[in-house]
Parts: sequence; C-alpha cells; structure tokens
Amino acid sequence: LPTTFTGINSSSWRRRRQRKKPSTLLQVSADSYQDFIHFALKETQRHTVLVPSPLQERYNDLIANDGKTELQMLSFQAPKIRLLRSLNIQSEVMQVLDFAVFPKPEFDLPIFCANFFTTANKNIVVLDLNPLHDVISQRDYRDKYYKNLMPLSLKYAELLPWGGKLTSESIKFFSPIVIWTKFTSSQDQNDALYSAFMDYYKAWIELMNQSVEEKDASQITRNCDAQHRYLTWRAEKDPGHGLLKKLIGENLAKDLLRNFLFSGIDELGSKKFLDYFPEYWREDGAIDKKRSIIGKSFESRPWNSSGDFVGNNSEAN
Ligand code: BLA
Repeated sequence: LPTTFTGINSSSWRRRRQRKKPSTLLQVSADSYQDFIHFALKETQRHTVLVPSPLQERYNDLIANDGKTELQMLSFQAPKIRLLRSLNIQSEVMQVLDFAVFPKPEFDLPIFCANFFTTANKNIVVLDLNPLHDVISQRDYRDKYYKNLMPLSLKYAELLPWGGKLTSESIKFFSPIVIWTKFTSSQDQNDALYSAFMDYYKAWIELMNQSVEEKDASQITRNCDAQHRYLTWRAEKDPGHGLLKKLIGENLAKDLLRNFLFSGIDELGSKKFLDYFPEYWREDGAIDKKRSIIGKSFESRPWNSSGDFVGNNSEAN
C-alpha cells in the first residue's frame, strides 16, 4: 500500500488482527469491516490521489470508556473529495462501520454512505449513494445518477431485502438504489454485503471519474447548501448517537459527530438544525429529542424497479 496508508493505520490494523483471537461470535464476511475500508481505500487510490485529511491528527484511535471497545478513525481528501472518512468500532460483541465520502461542493455527486451495525445475531445495514438533491421531485438529477444504477439494486434485492419500517424522515436522504436491510448473520448474506459494498463503491468511483467541475457560482452554492443540510441532519439525528454516547461519553461523542463524522457543518453553511427542520422546534426553543416527528413508515420498498417513488407510507405511526 502507498505510504499515505501505511503511515497511518493499516499496519496497526494488521498487528491488531493477528493478535486477536478469532471471534466465534461475529461472522463478518471478509474477516471484518477493516477489509471493507481497505478495499475502498485501494479502489479510491487507483483512480485519484488520496492524501490524509487534517482531521487525521486529532481523530485516529480511541479506546472506549469500557477499556475494551476500539474505535478507529481514518480520514482523507482528494481533488474531487472534500472528505472521505471512516469510523470502525470493534468489540467482542459488536462491530460498526460508518464509512462516507463527501464530494467537494463543485460537484453535485451523491454522498457515498455505508452504515453497518453488527452484533452476534443482528445486522442493521444502510448502503447507498445518498442523493445530494431531491430525487423524488427532480427527475433530471435522479436520471443523471441513478437511472443506470437501477440494476444494481435489483441484483441485491433478494439476498438483502428491504428492512421494514424506518424513521420516515430518513427516506428523503436515500436514493432509489438504497440497500436498507436487517438480517441475522449468515455466510450468504455477509458475502452479499461485501459484494454489494464493492459494487456500490465502484459505481460511486465511476461517477466521480465522470463528474465535471461546476463553474456556476449559484450551482456550487446549491450543492453546498444541500450537503450542509445533510450533515446537519445526520449530526443531530443519526441512530448511532446513543451508542456513541454510551461508549465515549456525551462530550466526546458530540465532538466526534460535529467535527469528524459530519465535519463541514461549521464551514459549508450557517443555518442551524431548526432552520432546516422546523418541525422539531419545541416550545422552549430547543430541538425535540425525538428521532422522528412523523414516526416510522415504509414497511416495504417505496421505489419501483424503474426508480420511481411509489410511497406506501399510509400507515405512519
Ligand atoms: C439503526 N441505522 C438504524 C436505522 C437506520 C440507520 C435507518 C433503523 C432505525 C431508524 O429507522 O432510524 C441508518 N439512517 C441511517 C443512515 C441514514 C439514516 C445511514 O437516516 C443516513 C441518512 N449505526 C451507525 C453507527 C452506529 C449505529 C455509527 O451508523 C453506532 C455507533 C447504530 N443504528 C445503530 C443502532 C441501531 C441503528 C444501535 C438500532 C437502534 C435504533 O433502531 O434506533
């Protein structure tokens, strides 16, 4: 691997993995989510020049308050990539991957998003090229990025089926090819997940290769605003918060969310959460702590195989 990687963490991953007794509890395909990260970094490096992000110095390896759970953070940037970052959490009983790639605002590229939460008997998975702009109302944006990718989502529809109801607000951040699934670990599904990750990542890289820098200032601003809104949502309402707080304490968790995972909140825009999502406004002026105002919905996949949004949220509760 190029020195940019070995200089940071990959050699310590190796050592750590060799030291560790093979876990019988966890069956993650390709050994562990480290291999997913490794794949993505190598694939990126084949197509662009990755350099470590300035964030790397502050956010790298951390041991949780229990003295056992390891958190590993990596971050890079590239000519078209504002921030590529990953968080990998590993303990005897769980494994988490939060891997995202945020384009620079000069590109209206989707945001690559892989969020996997795994325990001995449960996997919660979101894998997507999160759209920067609204794919329900903006047909041309949807066609530009997703029309050719619809077969990808069909390829995995059987092994990684729709995971059932979810926070209704989340659906606007997902694309017609999103893989949202829950399953009990099995070799077939673990393999399918690794294969899906590779396919989706290669698809994203291909979009990156083809993307042309936007010169129009108002379009750049529009991209900036859209990414800022996305970051603002996730930094406040992502489902992983509770666990992060439990592992490293509230202050560190907040710091990690705002300044590492969803870094850009303080640079890409100045609006606040309630400006974007006023329905969370509480009478005392604070943000409603609920994850969802609308409730959970979308029992089944709300897009058809052509990528049209077909809803089915009739029974939100
Ligand atoms: C559950 N994670 C979920 C769920 C979704 C996501 C949809 C199901 C619960 C729900 O409907 O909210 C993921 N939601 C996303 C993603 C987006 C979104 C990726 O809106 C993007 C826009 N998950 C993590 C990390 C942890 C984690 C880092 O990514 C832990 C540190 C844990 N996710 C986690 C846990 C659950 C979960 C514990 C189950 C708890 C719950 O359902 O609230």
